Amino acid sequence: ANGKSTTATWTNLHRPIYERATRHPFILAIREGTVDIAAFKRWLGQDYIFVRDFVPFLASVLLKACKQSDEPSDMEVILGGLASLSDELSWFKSEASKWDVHLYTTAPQKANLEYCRFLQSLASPEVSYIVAVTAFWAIETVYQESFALCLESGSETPAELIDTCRRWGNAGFGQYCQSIQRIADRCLEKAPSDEVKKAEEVFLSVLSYEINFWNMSCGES
Ligand code: HMH
Repeated sequence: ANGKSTTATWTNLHRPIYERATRHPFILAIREGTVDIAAFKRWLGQDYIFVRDFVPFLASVLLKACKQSDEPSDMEVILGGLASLSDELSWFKSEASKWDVHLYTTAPQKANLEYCRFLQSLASPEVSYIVAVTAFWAIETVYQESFALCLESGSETPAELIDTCRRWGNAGFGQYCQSIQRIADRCLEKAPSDEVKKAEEVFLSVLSYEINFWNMSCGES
């Protein structure tokens, strides 16, 4: 009604929590070159576990797109994202060996377990495509915005962390996030108000899980 997309309206409406997720002290420390390397290694080991659990979640979004979407290109965007996770898991393994992080003996911490449990709940067939694709958009966008910040001119990101920041902060990943955002907005535009409400709640939940995930990496939980 105000000419703004639903997702853009939400990010404005919930600006404080959105910024706590996308400009977290952990990210700001990377950007300022003051990050604690032990915290970075903790994040790396935990995020590998998260991405492994993100695979079945994204597969569930793909399945919902095939069954519930009226737009054939949705499936292609989601399939592209799913396919790139294969390369991402390989990247985690090589990055982990570089930093001497032992992925197979890393136990998931509480905030990670809670986030992964949330992903599992969203993978249920009872959760609509609209709600699931909104979560997908929010999850990817938090990483995109966060790591893009570490690549901006004037940032003092340590050279050995640039590759990590580029993985999610690069322009191509930004375009991918925009494609997901367009899908979410198109679906939300046509959705009944109770589904829109549920999607907004899931958006806020994702932000809070992301904040807890960063906090865990900093060693605060
Ligand atoms: C915790 N959120 C977390 N990890 C990720 N790798 C992403 C989002 C982006 O895929």
